[in-house]
Amino acid sequence: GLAHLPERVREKVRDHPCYSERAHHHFARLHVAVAPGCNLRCNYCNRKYDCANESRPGVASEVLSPAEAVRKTLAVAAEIPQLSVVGIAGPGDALANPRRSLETFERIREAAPDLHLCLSTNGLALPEYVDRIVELGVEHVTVTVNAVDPAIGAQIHPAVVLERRRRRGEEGAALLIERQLHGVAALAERGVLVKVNSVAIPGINHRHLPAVAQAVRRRGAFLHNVMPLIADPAYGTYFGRIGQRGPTEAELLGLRAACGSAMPVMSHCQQCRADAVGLLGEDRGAEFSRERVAAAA
Ligand code: CLF
Ligand code: SF4
Repeated sequence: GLAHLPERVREKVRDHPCYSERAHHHFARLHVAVAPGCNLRCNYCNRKYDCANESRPGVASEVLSPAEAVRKTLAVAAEIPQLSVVGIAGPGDALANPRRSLETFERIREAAPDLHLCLSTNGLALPEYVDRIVELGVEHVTVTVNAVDPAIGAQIHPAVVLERRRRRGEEGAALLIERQLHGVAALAERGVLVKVNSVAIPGINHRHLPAVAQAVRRRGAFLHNVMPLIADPAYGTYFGRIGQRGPTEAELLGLRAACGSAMPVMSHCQQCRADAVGLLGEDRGAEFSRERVAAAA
């Protein structure tokens, strides 16, 4: 568990429902879906739905403007006293929509200074935004790292878009990995608590994930969330179409144990939607739809 962590870190994770298993019964999170665009291609993604890096593909979130996100945050805070964290987790990539995401954090920081800010990203754009993230007081960042070997990465992420250029295959995957690891290290150095998500894909990156755990731990990540691939063909993802399966429960348990020798592994993740509201495992999103929040304002 997290018991051996320094006091400074324990303090910061105590009321974060994802970072602390104990907290997840007592503290709630809110996702504001302000980030529609993406700069990456993932074979487990269906862009009609939410970013599968952090969420279960299901129903697309309604995209909010930064102003709507602030209104929603205040409405949820008024109704759910356990609210402790506001995160941006898509529905695309938070940092592929930097103006919208950073403005949202800035305005929430002003309007509700007691809430912790949390950012989830694929990491491709991360190195450019480390300073802004620190300045804005974003304490928690999740980076999805599925491989540290470009030959494996390219089987999961066939293309990246960087500086308006599309790069494919191993060239693109190598860039992604370099930027993810650089971003993790830069954030950790500045005191941001970095969690890494990995999607376990049998036959592709499954055996490789302990190496991912070692690599990100060396750069200062302190928590690993090993999530199963959800490859229901009904979601229309590339992996779904080719019949790629997700891990069995036994494989997932074994994998979490193998990764756990590098650093603590989170096993209570609910693979939330990009507009999830409430305690983990409960979704009160429908109570706080854009229409309802606007009507209440
Ligand atoms: Fe959201 Fe993610 Fe922050 Fe949590 S969710 S941005 S770290 S506040 Fe949590 Fe949900 Fe799992 Fe994410 S249970 S999908 S790990
Ligand atoms: Fe889809 Fe998220 Fe991957 Fe972007 S980062 S392609 S939104 S799963």
